[in-house]
Amino acid sequence: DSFDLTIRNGRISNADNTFHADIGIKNGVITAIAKNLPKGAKDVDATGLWVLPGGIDSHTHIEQLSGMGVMCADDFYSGTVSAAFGGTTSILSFAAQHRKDRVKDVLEDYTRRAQEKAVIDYGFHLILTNPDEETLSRDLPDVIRDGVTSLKVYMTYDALKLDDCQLLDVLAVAGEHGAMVMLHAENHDMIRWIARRLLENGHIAPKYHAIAHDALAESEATHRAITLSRLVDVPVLIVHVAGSETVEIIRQARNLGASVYAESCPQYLFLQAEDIDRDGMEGAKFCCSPPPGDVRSQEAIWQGLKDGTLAVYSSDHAPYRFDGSGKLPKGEQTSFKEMANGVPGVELRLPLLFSEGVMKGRLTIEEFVALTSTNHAHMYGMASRKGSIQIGLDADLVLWDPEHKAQVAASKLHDNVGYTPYEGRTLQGWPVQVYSRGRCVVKDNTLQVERGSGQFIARDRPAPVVQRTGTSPGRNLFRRLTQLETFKK
Ligand code: DUC
Ligand code: ZN
Ligand code: ZN
Ligand code: ZN
Repeated sequence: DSFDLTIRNGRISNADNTFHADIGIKNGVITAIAKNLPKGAKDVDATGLWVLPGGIDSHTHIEQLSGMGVMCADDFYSGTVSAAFGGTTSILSFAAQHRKDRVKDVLEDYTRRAQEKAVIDYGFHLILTNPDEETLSRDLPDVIRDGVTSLKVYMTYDALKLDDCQLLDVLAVAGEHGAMVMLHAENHDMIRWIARRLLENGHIAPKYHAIAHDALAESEATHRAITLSRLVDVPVLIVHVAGSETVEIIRQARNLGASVYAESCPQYLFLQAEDIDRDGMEGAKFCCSPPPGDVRSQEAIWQGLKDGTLAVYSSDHAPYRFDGSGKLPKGEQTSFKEMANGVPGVELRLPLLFSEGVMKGRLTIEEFVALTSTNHAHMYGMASRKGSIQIGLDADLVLWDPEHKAQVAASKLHDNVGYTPYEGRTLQGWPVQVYSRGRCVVKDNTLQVERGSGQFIARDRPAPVVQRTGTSPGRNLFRRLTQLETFKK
């Protein structure tokens, strides 16, 4: 009973505790956690390093055609390599339906492309833009059964948006078959109305994007989405939360007992609205939807992550090159309405939060693990395999060096974007060794695996039991019961 790999003397953290022990791995799975384990075929000394569950990034756009028809800069190779270098061992990305497509064809297409390129494990959320009768009654239930147990729907963008009646249809099917519904919540008509007035007056520069996407568009749509979800009693997850008022609306709904979950992203902690206000087209590098808010919003996001109002922290990696083919399809003439929406972040997601959250005392290491890995596993139905350092789970592990300081530079990243909105920042704490199912993926700043070695994660029903340090056991139990009832009937 020897091990293929032993990682010894590390400081291990899960979402609920921290301890020193060795980890024994056999056939890609953790088979022992104890002190003084016997030598493995490979034996890694993690003295001085922190051993954490591999990051799960449940919001990435990889090799995806946007609603506006622009192809992402990262394919499943560069996207997953970049993720791995940043300490992420599983990604969920989007299989995007365009209105004429059948959803099964869409998933087949994305699965085939990911299979031959991904270096870490992956799964898909379906982006659903055409919930017609056949899709709702037949295709969607089949897709959910095949392990794609989450979908994303939009309240804005002409090519993507569903009306409230369609949202209710989707929620009802998701509730019946046990899928998590992710919602892009922004009020379409508010944005359209403001944008039209801006464009009529010749205001096309990137900075007007942030004006058109007013924070009230986010908070109004979030309240409406939550209300729709309560009407049919089906959980909902609000993605990429940006504004302080939105955080407060989600908090209030949760206090009422609503099964509402939410996500935020690095851009809402580390960027601000005014970052987009730059000369020429430079501001486009900071364009994402919803746009980052002010300092108060940043504080509200930190607080929401700390108190559990926001359960998952994902990158929303939306990689577009800053040239004619990507961000700016019409070059200098591109109006803010035509710029590709989204910023890259899959590689820096964890280093940013580790440095600015854990190292600066805003989050405990256990909270970091919950927000970057464990909660994603529960929220998206993969906790039986991922998200925790535990006997029987996949050996997805990251060894962090908490002393290692480095300056962010796009030239050192592994994506195919060519810029980062976080250029020049100094961060403390880096992932120095990355293991996926016991395979060493990154070591000595070098990729150690072949393209195509990642695996599809067929996911179970989401069971969003969110473990939070600092939450009283009573409240936690109450949440657990209501959630189980909602999902298991
Ligand atoms: N929504 C996302 O999830 N990502 C990028 C842009 C957007 O609108
Ligand atoms: Zn979105
Ligand atoms: Zn996104
Ligand atoms: Zn170092």
